[in-house]
Parts: sequence; C-alpha cells; structure tokens
Amino acid sequence: MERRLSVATHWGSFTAVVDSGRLLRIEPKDDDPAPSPIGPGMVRAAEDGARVLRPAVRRGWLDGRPREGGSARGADSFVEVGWDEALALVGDELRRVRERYGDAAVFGGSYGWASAGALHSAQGQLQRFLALGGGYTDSRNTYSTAALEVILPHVIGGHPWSYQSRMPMWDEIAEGCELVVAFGGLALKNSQVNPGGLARHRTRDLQRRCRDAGVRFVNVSPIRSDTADFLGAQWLPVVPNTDTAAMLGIAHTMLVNGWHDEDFLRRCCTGFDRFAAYLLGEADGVPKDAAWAAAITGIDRGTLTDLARRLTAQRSLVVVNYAVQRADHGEQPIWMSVVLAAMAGSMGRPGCGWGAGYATMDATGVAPGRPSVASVPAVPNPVPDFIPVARIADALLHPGRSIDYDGRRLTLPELRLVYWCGGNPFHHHQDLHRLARAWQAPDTVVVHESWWNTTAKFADVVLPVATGLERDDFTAGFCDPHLTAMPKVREPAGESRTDHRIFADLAARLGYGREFTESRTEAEWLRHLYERTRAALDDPAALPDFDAFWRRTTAELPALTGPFPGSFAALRADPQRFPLATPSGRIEVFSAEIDSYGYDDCAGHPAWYEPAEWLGGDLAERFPLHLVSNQPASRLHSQYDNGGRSLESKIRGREPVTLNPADAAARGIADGAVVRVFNDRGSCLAGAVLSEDVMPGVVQLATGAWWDPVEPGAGGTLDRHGNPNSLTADRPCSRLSQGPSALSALVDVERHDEPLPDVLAFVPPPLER
Ligand SMILES: Nc1nc2c(c(=O)[nH]1)N[C@H]1C(S)=C(S)[C@@H](COP(=O)(O)OP(=O)(O)OC[C@H]3O[C@@H](n4cnc5c(=O)[nH]c(N)nc54)[C@H](O)[C@@H]3O)O[C@H]1N2
Ligand SMILES: Nc1nc2c(c(=O)[nH]1)N[C@H]1C(S)=C(S)[C@@H](COP(=O)(O)OP(=O)(O)OC[C@H]3O[C@@H](n4cnc5c(=O)[nH]c(N)nc54)[C@H](O)[C@@H]3O)O[C@H]1N2
Ligand SMILES: [Mo]
Repeated sequence: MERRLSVATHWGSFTAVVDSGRLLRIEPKDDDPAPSPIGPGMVRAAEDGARVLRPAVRRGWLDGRPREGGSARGADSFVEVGWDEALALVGDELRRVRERYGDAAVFGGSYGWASAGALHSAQGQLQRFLALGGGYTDSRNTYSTAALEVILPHVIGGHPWSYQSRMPMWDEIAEGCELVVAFGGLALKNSQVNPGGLARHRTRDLQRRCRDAGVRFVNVSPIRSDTADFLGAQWLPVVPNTDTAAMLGIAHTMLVNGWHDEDFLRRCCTGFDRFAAYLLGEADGVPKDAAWAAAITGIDRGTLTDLARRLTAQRSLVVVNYAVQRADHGEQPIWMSVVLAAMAGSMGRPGCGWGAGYATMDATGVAPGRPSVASVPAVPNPVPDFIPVARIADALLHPGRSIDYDGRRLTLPELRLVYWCGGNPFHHHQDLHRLARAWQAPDTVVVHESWWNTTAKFADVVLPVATGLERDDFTAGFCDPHLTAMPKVREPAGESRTDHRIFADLAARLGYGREFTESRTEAEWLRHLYERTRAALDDPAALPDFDAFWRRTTAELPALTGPFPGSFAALRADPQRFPLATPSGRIEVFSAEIDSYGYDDCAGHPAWYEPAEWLGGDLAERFPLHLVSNQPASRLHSQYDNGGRSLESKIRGREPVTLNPADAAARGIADGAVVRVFNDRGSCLAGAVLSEDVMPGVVQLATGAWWDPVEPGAGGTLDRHGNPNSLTADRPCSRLSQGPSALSALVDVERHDEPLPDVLAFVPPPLER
C-alpha cells in the first residue's frame, strides 16, 4: 500500500510516496507556489552506484599508519571494513593525534551545508563530539559571504547577519519603493534554496507584486537572466568585479551635482568628508567621475549619470548580491553599496535604502526572522585557534605562518587530523589542484559521506552516513517560521548510519559517551529539541506538543515583528537615541578602526582596487574571458549532482558552460559541443551553451559538478566533468576578511576535438573487501 510522508530539504518541502519500504517518487506540495525541480530528482540518487555502502579505509593509510610524508590520497583503492574496525581506527587515531600533537592539531571546521534538520546537523554533531573530546581548530565565516560578514559590522554595526532583519522586505518594497538597482541581480534560480529548508517558495510571487506595483528594476550584472523576464529590468552588463567603480562613478555624479542627501550624511554617518576627498581625487589626482567609471566598467557615462539622477530623485533601494563580494577586494562593493544608499536619500525610508542578498535564498526579503529553534547543544570549544574558512589549503601547506585577519594576527596551526562531516571541500574550495596538494599534508583525513564524491575519494577513512531521507528529524529554515517534520522515508542504504550514532559510538569508545548523548536516544533528542523550542516561546501554547506536531507534520512559529535593533529608520529619525552598534554610532563611511589596521588592500573608506584577475588587466591578453562560477540552477552546490534534475542538464555528461555567441564564433565553438576551459592553473571539459544572456567576454560555469581529475593529485590535471574550481584562484579577498575570491578568475575556451574521456565522477574508487 502506498504511503505519503513529509520530506524537508534545503530546496523545499515535498511529499515522498513509498510502498513497502521503497521510495517511489517525491512530489511537490500543493501549497508551494514555486516548488523546486531538484526535489523530485532526488529519487534517482537515493541508492545509485555512487552510494557509500560500508565503512572504507584507504589502502595506503591502512598499510602505513600512522602515515608521515607523501601519499596517494585521492588516487588509492579502499578496503571495506566492519563498523567495529572502522570506529576503532578512528578512535585510536584521534587519541594518538591529541596526545602527540595537542587538541589544536584536529581540524573540525568542516564547512558545508549538509542537510536540513535540527538534530542531524552534521557540523553541530561533529563539533559537539570534538569539543567534548578536548577541542579542535575551528573555521570562521562562510564561503558564501566572508567579506560581507567581516566588513558590515564595521560599517553598520551589529551581528554580521543582522542586516537580514534591517533591510526592507519585498512587500515593503512593493509599497514604498520606485526603483531597485541590483548589483548582481536577483536570480530566482537561487531562491529555490533556503538554509534549513522552507515551507513555500515565495520570492517569485513577491517579485511579481513589486512589478505590479510599478517598481522599476535595474540589473547590473554580466548575465541578463540574473533578473526574471517578468520584471522587465533594464540590463546593464558590467565588467565582472568592477561594481565598486560603477558605484563610485554614480556617487561622484551625485556629489558634484549636489544631489546627495547631505542631511542624512551629516547626522547619521561619519567620515563622509574623507571619502568625498577620495571621490574628487584630491589625494591621487584621479576624480572617480562617471567617465572614469565608464572606462573601467563598460557601462557608459550617460547611463551612470542617469542612474545617479534616478537614485536620488526617486524612492530607491540599492541592493548587492553575494557573488559581488566573493571576489578579490570583495569587501569594497559591500561597503560602497551602503555608502551609495546613504547618499541617495532613501536610507531608512519605508521599502527603500539598502539591502543584501535578495533572492540569494528564499527567505531573504520574505521574512525578517523567526523565534529560535533548538539545535544540537553546542559545547564551548576548549581550543581557541581558528582559521578564516577559506584558508584551509594555506593552513595545511604553511603551518606556523602568520596572517592578518580583521585587525588581528593569526598563526596558522599545524593540522594533523582533518575531520570533515557535511561539506564537500573538493567541490567548494578554490584551486582544487592546490587543495589536492595541501591535502597530502595531514596524517589522517576522516570523512562522513553518503556518496563517493571527490572528498570521499580523497579521505583515509570514509564512514557511510544516512541521508536526510533516512532518519527522523524536523526543521525550520533560516528566517522561515514553518516547522516541518522529516520522518524517515527509507532505510539507510547499505550499512550507513546517522552522524549522531557514529559520534555516539566513538564518544563511548573514547570514554565520554554519556556526556555526548546525555543518555538520550535519537527519538528522545528529537522530542527534547522540539519541546525546548516550544518552552522558549513567549506563549508555548502557540505550538502543538510534539506528538500532535509529528502527526500533522507542520506547525507555525509565531511571527517576529520589529522594530529590530539597528534599524535605519530609527537612525534617520533620531541618531542620538538610536545609534548603531559601530564605534561612532553612525554608518561608517570612514572607519577609523579599519584605517588603523594600515592594510594596503583595505583602507579606511571604500575604494577601487584593481582585481588580481579581470578583463581590464594584463592577464586578459592571454586569458580573455572572465569566468563567472555562480550557483547552479539544477542542484544545491554539489548536492544531488547525481540527482535527476542535474543529470538531465548535462551536455554529453559534462557541466554546461554558457558563452556569448560572438565569443563562441571566434573560437569555432557550436552549441552543444564539448569544450576545454583552461588557464595556467588547470582545465576542465564542459558542454557549450550559446546565449546572448551572457555578455561578451564572460563565460558562466556553475559550481558543483563533482571534480573528476584525470590524474588526482597531479598539478593542473584535466577535469573531465566541469568543476570551475579546477580554474579559480585560492587567493584571499584581502587581509581584512581573508575570504574566498572565486569570482576573480580569467580563462580561455577552445574546441575539444579529441576523443571524449568517460566521466568517472560518479564511479566509486576500487573497493577491496
Ligand atoms: N567557484 C566557486 N566556488 C564556490 C562558490 C562559488 O560561487 N564559486 N560558492 C561557495 C559557496 S557560496 C558555498 S556555500 C560552498 C558550498 O559548499 P558545500 O556546502 O561544501 O557544498 P555541498 O555540495 O552542499 O556539500 C555538502 C556535502 O555534505 C553531504 N551531506 C549532506 N547531508 C549530510 C549529512 O547529514 N551528513 C554528512 N556527513 N554529510 C552530508 C553532501 O553529500 C555533500 O557532499 O561552495 C563555495 N564554492
Ligand atoms: N539553486 C541554487 N540556489 C542557491 C545555491 C545553489 O547551490 N543552488 N546556493 C545558495 C548559496 S550557499 C548562496 S551563498 C547563494 C549565493 O547567492 P549569489 O552569490 O548571489 O549567487 P550566484 O549565483 O553565485 O551569483 C549570482 C549572479 O551574480 C552575478 N555576478 C557574478 N560576479 C559578478 C560581479 O562581479 N558583478 C556583478 N554585478 N554581478 C556578478 C552572476 O551573473 C551570477 O549569476 O545562493 C544560494 N542559492
Ligand atoms: Mo553559500
């Protein structure tokens, strides 16, 4: 008999149809106005040939343990072992590394999105386990928004993510705004997703409401389809990584024409004079005027002048997405966008001003927040050491080296054991060749995975983990007030187990099992987390009890209403009474704090710095195309690259790469052909798609195709599948944030007329038993 069960994922809630334990289909929900096609495609991957079915240990590591020196990590075969043996190996190795090298030698930063769920949070479970065992070196900030997270608290104060509740929501924009200028666009493909899940996809309809209300949109982006067709946006193709120059040119025009909001700048901001001197070129002799900006950005002077006029004459909103800051000097477009909004006159007015990340996730601009949902209780980490998240290869390659970070000096720790659980560094990190080299340094790499992706293939011990469909949990996504039950819809594939169970067993072996589990079973934990969530509400009766919730499968948390701390409306009304949490209490157009760091790549006010790689630089003579490695429409990062939706998007098995027809014609490339994308760091195969939506000089290749190196570990080796991080540079944004700068990479593309190698990304390594 068919049964219908509730499913929740980072890309939405669905219904699983199962029969006698078999997962037949995953269906969209009737009340979701824009369900994601990633959901139904999950069935294809649930038990495909790439599943990790049993614990597996790399042959070379098993033979030479503890390993010192070079090894064949990434190219070796694996030996399948029983759980007892696998857990004994991991437990003994953890103990050895802690005793011999200290607790900071264990890296537990383990960045990654893992799966939705309050209890089965992979990173939460790992870090609780490692903290109780003595501690670990952590990572700080995210690959998503590291530059934003570090710069914004200096500029507008508050928690790095607090802007989410301080910027206008879509319905307020529909009501109060006339003009939205979006640097990086408002791509609906990205609002399929929300961290932790979402009950209903609302962004599309809310954008439509704005259009219906007469709001005009400007899409400043290298790609036209970064705004939906129905918005009828004006498209301003911009040379990638030059948004700061465009904004400076607009700001200069406002200033010299006296269109800027002097009153707001004087009362609610600090340091505008210092910045104005830079704009006017008083020190360097270069006025950052519209003509100057036009030469850099490719947006003509008249258009920039017109934007300056419209932004100041109309009720306007300046928005930036996240991709603009995942770039060399990525702090600058974020800082400068706040300054531009402050000058434009709409800051703090309803539906207007400044915002970031609209449509990068569904909840941004939809809901300002929700009451907190209990999660795996964090244990304070006894080890204070951390690395900025994207400096992992640096840490492995250069232990002991010191680096700058947000006004501090950090010493890169010596990492001997890397424990990854819930992320895929061999998709997400830049310059995978460099990472593969760095990855040979530690004694041991332990990975929990469900599939034999590249990170699993580069591990020493792989522990098979149950997927989000294979365990009981519940979730409420980021800013989303809906709780959704996630009952197990199928048994774990092979011998896989939950992360929690694996850590509970390991903790027991290491003598702290009780502390880890608090003597609760998984079922008891679930109930406990739900009841804690309920008890923390002002009115616990607003939520049904656990059993009623589990039967009904959904429940709604009470809405959070403002005003939220750090409101720009309050600041505009009375900066004395409602200061921001910055040193001056105002918006810091000039930051004395950042200025005091003395960085040559991030001064005390926003400025234009030439990116290390861009179309205006010398390298463009050899590599004349800018690589835009954006988020995939067909999956979440690398997750479900083996799902139906992603597989059907491939071209002859390769990831699609989109080029402008003129760039393709110049290279003799036809639509649907397999091409080689290359630069000095590496190369990959991809399937060509020709489209006028991509501006000339730009190629678009989404992230997440499982990296498929011909010779794993060999520098610059060809990737048969199309992961853009075979081409990107592992270079920090600046000394301030040390964030990733994936979007600053130049490449060229050529026809690939040679015989096509098979894609082996989804094939497990050789397994012995
Ligand atoms: N070139 C380039 N690179 C980029 C970006 C870019 O724009 N350009 N974007 C960056 C950004 S914004 C991000 S956020 C990162 C994303 O990088 P990641 O978050 O690392 O990517 P995911 O593919 O989501 O990886 C999650 C992994 O966890 C596994 N997993 C899922 N559920 C569980 C679980 O319950 N337990 C365990 N143990 N494992 C689980 C999945 O199988 C998958 O392998 O990529 C970054 N990389
Ligand atoms: N379907 C799907 N949705 C996702 C994700 C996913 O993997 N799949 N990942 C989620 C995650 S973790 C994150 S952090 C967000 C990321 O959200 P974003 O970082 O905003 O998303 P991207 O798709 O990387 O980039 C959006 C667009 O920015 C434009 N862009 C790139 N460089 C520049 C530039 O220099 N200037 C300008 N003006 N535009 C530029 C590109 O044309 C690109 O299409 O998306 C989330 N949403
Ligand atoms: Mo992200």
